[in-house]
Amino acid sequence: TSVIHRSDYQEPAFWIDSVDLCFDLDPAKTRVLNKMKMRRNPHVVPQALRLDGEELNLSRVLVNGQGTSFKMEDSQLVLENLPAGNDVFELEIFTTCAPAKNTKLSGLYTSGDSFYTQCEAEGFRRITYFLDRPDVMASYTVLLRADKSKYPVLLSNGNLVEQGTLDDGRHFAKWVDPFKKPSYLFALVAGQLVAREQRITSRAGKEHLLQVYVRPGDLDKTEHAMNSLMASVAWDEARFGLSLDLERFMIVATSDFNMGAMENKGLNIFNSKYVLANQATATDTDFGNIESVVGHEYFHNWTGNRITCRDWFQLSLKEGLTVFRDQEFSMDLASEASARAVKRIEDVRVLRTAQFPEDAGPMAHPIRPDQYLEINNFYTVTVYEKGAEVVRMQQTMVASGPSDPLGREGFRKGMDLYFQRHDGSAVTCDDFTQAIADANPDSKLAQLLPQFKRWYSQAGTPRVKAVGSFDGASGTYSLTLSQSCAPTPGQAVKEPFVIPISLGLISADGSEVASSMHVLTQESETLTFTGLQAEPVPSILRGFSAPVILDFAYTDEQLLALLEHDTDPFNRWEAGQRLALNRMMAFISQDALAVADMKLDARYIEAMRSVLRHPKLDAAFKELALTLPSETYVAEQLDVVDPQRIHAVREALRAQLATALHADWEWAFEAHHENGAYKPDSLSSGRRALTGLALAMLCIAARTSGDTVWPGKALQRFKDAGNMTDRFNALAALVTSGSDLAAQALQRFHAMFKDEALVIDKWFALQAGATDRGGNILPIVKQLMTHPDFSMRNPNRARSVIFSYCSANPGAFHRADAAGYVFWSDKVIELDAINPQVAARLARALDRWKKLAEPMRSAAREAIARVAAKPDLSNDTREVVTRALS
Ligand code: BAL
Ligand code: ZN
Repeated sequence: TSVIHRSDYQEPAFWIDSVDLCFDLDPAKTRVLNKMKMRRNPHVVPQALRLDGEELNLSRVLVNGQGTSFKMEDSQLVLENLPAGNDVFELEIFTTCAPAKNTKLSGLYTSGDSFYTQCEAEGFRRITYFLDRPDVMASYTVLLRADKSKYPVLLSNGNLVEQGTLDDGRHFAKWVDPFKKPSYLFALVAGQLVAREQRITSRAGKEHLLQVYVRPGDLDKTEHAMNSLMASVAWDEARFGLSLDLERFMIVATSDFNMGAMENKGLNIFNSKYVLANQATATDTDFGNIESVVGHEYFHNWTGNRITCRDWFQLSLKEGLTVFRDQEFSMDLASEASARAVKRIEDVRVLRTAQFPEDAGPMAHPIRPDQYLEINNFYTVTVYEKGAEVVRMQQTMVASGPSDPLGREGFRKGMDLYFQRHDGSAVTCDDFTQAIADANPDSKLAQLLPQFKRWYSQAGTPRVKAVGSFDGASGTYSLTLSQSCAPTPGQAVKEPFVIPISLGLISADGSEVASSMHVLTQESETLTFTGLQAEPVPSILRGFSAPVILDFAYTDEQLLALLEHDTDPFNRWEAGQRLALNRMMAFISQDALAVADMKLDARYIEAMRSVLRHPKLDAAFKELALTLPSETYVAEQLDVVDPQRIHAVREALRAQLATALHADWEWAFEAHHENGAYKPDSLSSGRRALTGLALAMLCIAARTSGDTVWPGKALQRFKDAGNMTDRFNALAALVTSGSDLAAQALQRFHAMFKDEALVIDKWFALQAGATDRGGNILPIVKQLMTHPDFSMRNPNRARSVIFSYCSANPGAFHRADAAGYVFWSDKVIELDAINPQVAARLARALDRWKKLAEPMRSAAREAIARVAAKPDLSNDTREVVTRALS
């Protein structure tokens, strides 16, 4: 196979009107009879029909009931002698496949004793020969047949129209999906499952059945997913006027899953990590993730399923938009303004620690890529999270003044027009932006649309440099904003972007003297503000109004003023992060400076104390503000990266914050205790997050002082905790601080939760991601992989050990002796033979190798080359390592 280009798009030569599928489910050999009603696409010159297929055994092909000639070319089934003219014909294809041998978890596979499918992006071709592309939308009827005792539950998309028993202990179920859909949204599930059920009545007065299917022992962990689903249904009606369009909506959890979840029409299949939760097994973060992933998949029903992508280059059409929608959903559920701000900070943190590096590395691509070798490699933070930012900017840029300051009403009008124009079809990113702009003809977006669309075509993170100057005589403050964007692979020169910049000016006494939204379109523009008594402090890019890097040479005084007074909570947090980052960068850059000599200044410590003790700020915000910028984020600010030094500096500063604020951490720990019943709401989870940080800091301080009280308290809390958040935070505090008590706590934790796979994943991840002490983590990781609970085939488990080490523990992974890289290359190669999608993700752990300091840089290159030299590599992994080396 070779590289596929967006510019090569052509309509399909045939359409498939309907698909009638019959499955005889058997793990070793499943028989699939596929009857399609097809016709030629009159807009395309007559040609052979080429159907995609992969790892299928073909037994029979009939056209209108008659045998026909066919040939195989590059795994495609080619039919040259089809009826001429535009009449409908019936094509019948009989194949078998082997679900139990399907370790790629794409197509039809078994997990435990059940069957599941995953068809996005190109898994349907592993089930039957098909025009496996999203612009071919067909009506599906599905008949499932299987042994009744082994597979009592038989599910597919749409509505159950018939079921009954067959001979030999078998039974059947027939499902009809009333909506046309592309093949990637097909799903089936068969197995011994139980469901939590809920009947709801929509705003429009229609009745629906909601179901969450899990293995029998997991029913007590489905309440939160069901609540999240009900909230999602209500939110989409209220905010976008979009109702559930099926009688029945099902979620099914499986423990073997490549992605987070999948939005198959009416039958969402989820990684169990994003369904199962109760207070004993799941943390507040898990509860929050479940809420947003349940929302995300549900929201896809309109943004993805009803209107889908014309081709896979348009993936952000549905993913960027649906991430934007799930972000807004979570913010709207967190009703307090401060909780909304916390969610925004968390989302930006993900963008900057994961997407900015992607945009600066060998895999950089626009949110609408121009080419791919393997589409699975483009389910990225760029397409998803940057895509969501690009949708958010469109909302911002249809704001129409005081009556609609955020642009929500304008955006809603745009969405209405988008559905009016395109419901039921497969469209492009251009169609989306056009609808939003056309519904708001007087908006900035409509005026600037062609230039705005560069966000879809240009990769890379724009940098905005801001320079301020104050003229005391005239009371004028000028702010010059200049934009640039570094070259990315295949794009040497970038044209200026449209960058909405939310701005405020803070005066010396802390009051806000100006606020505005400026849309930067030129390479450089100067804004002037008049009537000022003294030089103000600019608060630029409020709420992170565009996905850019902002350079402004803030002084400490200015940052302290923003940290204290800014009315924008995002920039208030950002001021604290900049104070910390400036210090970390200064220490890192002084090559000769020993870690022991890196002393935090009193001013910074006092500022952090004020935040921690602040009477008005809430706990969740404090936790974010007192967490130092991540090692990955710091690495991105440097040209040459020594991950171990970054790690050492960050640890040293954390230890100083722990010690200097000891009394304050004690206060924070005691003052934010949650009593009463566990609730995963934003306020109480914020309190738990802050007590968790306080406990970690107190254990870190104890390591320096020799104190045994706080580690003892942490162990006690670990034992007594009434919920997983507190229990896990206490365990993590012991492990992170290297306490002697960690080993016994880890052992006890495993014994307590040995039957809870998702908790055991946490147990593995905590150890593989722990602070490196003298190179001890790699041996621990290797040891963990010999544990009886470890499995390479289960993606969650492989991720919990290998990814937690290679991708999430830079201080331990980047070893001068290269042993981390050798381990990485072994695991990429091993995983590639089992599950290429998982392997290709792991392959990306060395994306930024070119920035590494020697000897790491050369060693990393060698490890990548070693993977690339493997002859039978999957396209997935080959694309990643080839790009990394280019
Ligand atoms: N469409 C793949 C999984 C998701 O983004 O929901
Ligand atoms: Zn999605």
